[in-house]
Amino acid sequence: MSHQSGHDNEKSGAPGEISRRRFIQVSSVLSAVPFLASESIASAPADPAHIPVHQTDDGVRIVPTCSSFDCGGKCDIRAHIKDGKAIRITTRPDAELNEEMPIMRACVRGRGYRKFIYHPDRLKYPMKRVGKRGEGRFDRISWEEATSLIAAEWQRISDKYGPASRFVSLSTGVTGGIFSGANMLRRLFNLTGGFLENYHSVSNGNTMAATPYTYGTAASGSTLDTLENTPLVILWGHNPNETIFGHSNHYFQKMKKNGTKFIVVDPRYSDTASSLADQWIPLLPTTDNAMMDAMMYVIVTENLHDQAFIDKYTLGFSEDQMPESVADNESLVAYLTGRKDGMAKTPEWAEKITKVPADTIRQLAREYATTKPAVLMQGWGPQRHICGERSARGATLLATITGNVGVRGGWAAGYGMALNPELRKTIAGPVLFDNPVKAKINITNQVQACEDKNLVTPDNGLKNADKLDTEIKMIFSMAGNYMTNQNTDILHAASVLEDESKVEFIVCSDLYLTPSAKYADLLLPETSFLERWNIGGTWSYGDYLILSEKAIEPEFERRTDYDWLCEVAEKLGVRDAFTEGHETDRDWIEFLVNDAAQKRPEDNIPTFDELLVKRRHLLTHRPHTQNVAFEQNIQDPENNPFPTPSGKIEIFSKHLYDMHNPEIPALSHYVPATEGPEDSLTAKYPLQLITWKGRNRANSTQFANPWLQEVQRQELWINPADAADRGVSDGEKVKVHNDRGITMIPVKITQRIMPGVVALQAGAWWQPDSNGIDQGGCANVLTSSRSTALAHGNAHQTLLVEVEKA
Ligand SMILES: Nc1nc2c(c(=O)[nH]1)N[C@H]1C(S)=C(S)[C@@H](COP(=O)(O)OP(=O)(O)OC[C@H]3O[C@@H](n4cnc5c(=O)[nH]c(N)nc54)[C@H](O)[C@@H]3O)O[C@H]1N2
Ligand SMILES: Nc1nc2c(c(=O)[nH]1)N[C@H]1C(S)=C(S)[C@@H](COP(=O)(O)OP(=O)(O)OC[C@H]3O[C@@H](n4cnc5c(=O)[nH]c(N)nc54)[C@H](O)[C@@H]3O)O[C@H]1N2
Ligand SMILES: [Mo]
Repeated sequence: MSHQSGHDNEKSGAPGEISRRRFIQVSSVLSAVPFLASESIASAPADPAHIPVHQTDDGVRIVPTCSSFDCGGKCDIRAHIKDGKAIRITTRPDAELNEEMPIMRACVRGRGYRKFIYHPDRLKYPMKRVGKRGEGRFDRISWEEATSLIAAEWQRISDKYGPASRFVSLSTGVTGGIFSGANMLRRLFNLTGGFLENYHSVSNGNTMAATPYTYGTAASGSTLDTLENTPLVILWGHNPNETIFGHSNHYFQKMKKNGTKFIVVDPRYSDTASSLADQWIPLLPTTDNAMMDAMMYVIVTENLHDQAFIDKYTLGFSEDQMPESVADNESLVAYLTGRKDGMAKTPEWAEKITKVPADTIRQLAREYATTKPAVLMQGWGPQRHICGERSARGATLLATITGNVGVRGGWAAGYGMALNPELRKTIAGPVLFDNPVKAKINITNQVQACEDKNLVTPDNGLKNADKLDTEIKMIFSMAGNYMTNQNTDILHAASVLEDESKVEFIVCSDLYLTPSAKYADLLLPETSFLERWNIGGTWSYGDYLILSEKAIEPEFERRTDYDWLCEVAEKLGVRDAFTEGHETDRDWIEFLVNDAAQKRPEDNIPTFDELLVKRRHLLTHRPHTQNVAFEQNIQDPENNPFPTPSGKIEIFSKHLYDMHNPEIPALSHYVPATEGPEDSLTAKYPLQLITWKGRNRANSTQFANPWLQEVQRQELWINPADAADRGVSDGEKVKVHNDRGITMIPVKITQRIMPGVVALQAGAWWQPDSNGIDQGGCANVLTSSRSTALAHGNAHQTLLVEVEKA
């Protein structure tokens, strides 16, 4: 039996397999606090976690809760409920900051939830497709008709093609909790024969696959409170001001006030650069490794590396530190100095590739190597590139040769989440049962598996099988917009979905008629997080869980996914096994919390009734803080070898060497990327396009929220020089295109993007006009489905385009 919760599509097949959001952890801080039996008025509670429900004199009930979106934070949401309606959303006052549990104040997204929940466009009734697939024409039907149709198609398709024809499309709209419709669907699938699973995290799967080649595990992050006294932080393609990443902003702001210097390396002058950075270093996308190589060249040739650290803990630095049966001149030093290929990796060499001035590189290298300790922390934007595995691992080499691994205040780079299983106890989600279908596809092959089963092979990531026995014939998208919008190369994806002879039945559960929902045969209106129960947990930098309460009743005919799944289970004859007596989402949450509380009394997990009063709980075991990744491996290497083949930090990976794949070299170094700045395709499409996760939505969630559309408009960032070359002026609509697609969008001419690069915020809805041309600035009509060398992962960020006057 498998216990799973949270981000289940977001799994990695990497060595040291982990997922950042699969577990909610619970622990032991608040033991002896007497719990109140009823709701009470807030008054500076003795228990720092206790934020009670507040009832005002004029009949407003203020419910502390959280959303289950996937934006990286579980912020303090206070829903003001009057007469069954959410009339206002507020958040924690500054004065209530609790250093033990620094729950964040809600940002614009959180404050804007009412417009998301009460928008007139929100789906109200179950609907059945009437037009062609993708046209977006639907008729209202009854729930009885909807669940009967699902049960009938479920049976028919399973009988005809087998359970491996059933698929759950990637969905992150409900991931921040222990309970989701997608997971309950998986449970029902498994009870009735199973389904075709997928693996690989589109968020961070490339770094998850690559980081273990250096350290033996991807869990390379420390808790952020260990950085309190760090003098220098380089944020490399990391934009937590917008992407949140647990408690990052809380700690970074504190560090900034204490004098920590921040440097941001990003082709874009991000909001993090503008709010935090002392220096911004723009570089061309996909050239990160060239800059890293040149930094290492400076460090080694100027003798700034930590030789003692390298001698004791690492493999592959110099020729005398190589594993057996490797040719000469394969070490890091041989590569950097050009002994291998005749090219010294000087800052001048890197300047031509990256467009970063050689002196800037030289200065950054010296500063990083001579400041002790120092942090080089990577976001996941750079690894969502075709070369993402190389850049993820490249930074681990820099951290290693400067001795920043396993030391307090340093940072090991790579994946970078704080995960110490020893410290963690969990409230797991409902049991999903074993999946009888063993074959698993990489998420990058979702479309191919619908198109033609022979397109999916072990070479491109098929696991546990030599071939697929059937195409995907039935898709459920449960809180996802990935069937089209968020996937790569969506015009191709759409053409496959349009063909009703391929996938025969598509169900979509959402709150809105999204571009993916248009491809549904059956469209189901779900409740929102304010209309159901859950337990929210942070990404792994955070340490608390929050009760997400059903604060308002669903309106119209909206239902939780669990509710209609129970009805489908009934029609399939497995209702009792499916529910195990838990009739509602609340029953499940109550059961899971109480079960965990009872099984681990030593962890002081609150009971459900206690949580109803207390609302939040600090998660991990004490000491939940001050956890330095690899500290034991460094302090006592004899007893704690690194979990790599050699037991050392592997600068050089023999495993990668033996793969003989130039895309994923044994040393992680620069290799020009396909559709990068050195590709001959630049003659036709000279601009690199990148996307970023902006502050006014979580991926495409809340795209239609009018308040949030005011926060930041969808526009193409372009440098004044590139705009001038093309004769376009600010605000003018342009045509952005390549061989895969076209999008029309106004430009924002700005120095915030470097020359040669244009940027679009990710997650805009695809809005094809009558000619099929996108009028919405959806980057994924342009992105490529090409996959990475090691993880077979997604590369949403690597593409070339041209921009023209419309
Ligand atoms: N507000 C908000 N927050 C979110 C989300 C959201 O949609 N909105 N999404 C959430 C999700 S699902 C995830 S997975 C995370 C993702 O978090 P990330 O993947 O870290 O976020 P991105 O914005 O994709 O990328 C971070 C930065 O990388 C830069 N970048 C792009 N290409 C390169 C490159 O080649 N080199 C370098 N050095 N930098 C580059 C981008 O300009 C961007 O500023 O964020 C989460 N948080
Ligand atoms: N170009 C480009 N594309 C990208 C990325 C990128 O960096 N660049 N990033 C990728 C990444 S990291 C990710 S994680 C994916 C995310 O891609 P998706 O998982 O598709 O995430 P969303 O686009 O947010 O879609 C979630 C959907 O769930 C719906 N929803 C919200 N709440 C609920 C609910 O309570 N119930 C139901 N039933 N539905 C709900 C929302 O309305 C929304 O339509 O996008 C990927 N796509
Ligand atoms: Mo993501």
